[in-house]
Amino acid sequence: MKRRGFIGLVGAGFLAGCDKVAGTKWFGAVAESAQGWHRGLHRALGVARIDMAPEYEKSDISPFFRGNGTRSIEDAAYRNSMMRGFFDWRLSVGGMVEQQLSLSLEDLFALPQRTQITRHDCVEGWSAIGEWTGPQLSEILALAKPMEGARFAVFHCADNLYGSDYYESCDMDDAMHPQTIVAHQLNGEPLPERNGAPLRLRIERQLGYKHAKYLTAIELVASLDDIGGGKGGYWEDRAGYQWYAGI
Ligand SMILES: Nc1nc2c(c(=O)[nH]1)N[C@H]1C(S)=C(S)[C@@H](COP(=O)(O)O)O[C@H]1N2
Ligand SMILES: [Mo]
Repeated sequence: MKRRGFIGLVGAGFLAGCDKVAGTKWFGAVAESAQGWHRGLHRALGVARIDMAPEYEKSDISPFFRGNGTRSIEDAAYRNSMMRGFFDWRLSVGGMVEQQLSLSLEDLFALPQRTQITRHDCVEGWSAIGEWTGPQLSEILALAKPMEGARFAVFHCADNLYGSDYYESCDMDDAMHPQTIVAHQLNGEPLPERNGAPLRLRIERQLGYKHAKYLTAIELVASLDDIGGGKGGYWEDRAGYQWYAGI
């Protein structure tokens, strides 16, 4: 069932984060716009995006799920919030929604929860299997009521990596996918700091860099042009990574 997409990556060689892309299974040099060919290719090959990512057994869970990119946030507001169990953390949901939301962790715990054991694939060439728990993004968006014309969900993060705020985005198809969750637990425990405490996105049909950690806000937009560098994500802006990072 597992399919591997074509991922075009360019110009990533100078980076220390997610950078070991040369000379491996990754190939091609295609810097694409967010609405690019990759999705079209999937469609052309008859790869329906309603596919579920593979799920695994408890016995498959990796003994250690490493942290990658930002692993710790020095910012005082973040550290204070962590010391208090993130009781004051809020996930805001805004942009093209009829109902703006400001959700506490308690609010998120009160929603129906999904637990899924999935494999995380990083372009650096490592994978790990973990069990993630949290509400489906579709549940959160049902409360916020997306406006007609909303085409993308943008995920804002608390960390700043090499001088830019980390962010990511996906289309509404992935936003509404059953395996797209706002996770607050890894392997039955609150998320470790290195893995994005207190909240991180799991978007299981795509590569690791799409799984935004330290989530602070979700914004629905009609276009990605005015967000960050305009390419839909931190690594997309910085290193030309594919916006649609299908696995
Ligand atoms: N906010 C934020 N999200 C992020 C990153 C980051 O540096 N900051 N790194 C990304 C990359 S490249 C990967 S592979 C995964 C790593 O998740 P992990 O730290 O739980 O292993 O998070 C992704 N999400
Ligand atoms: Mo990654």
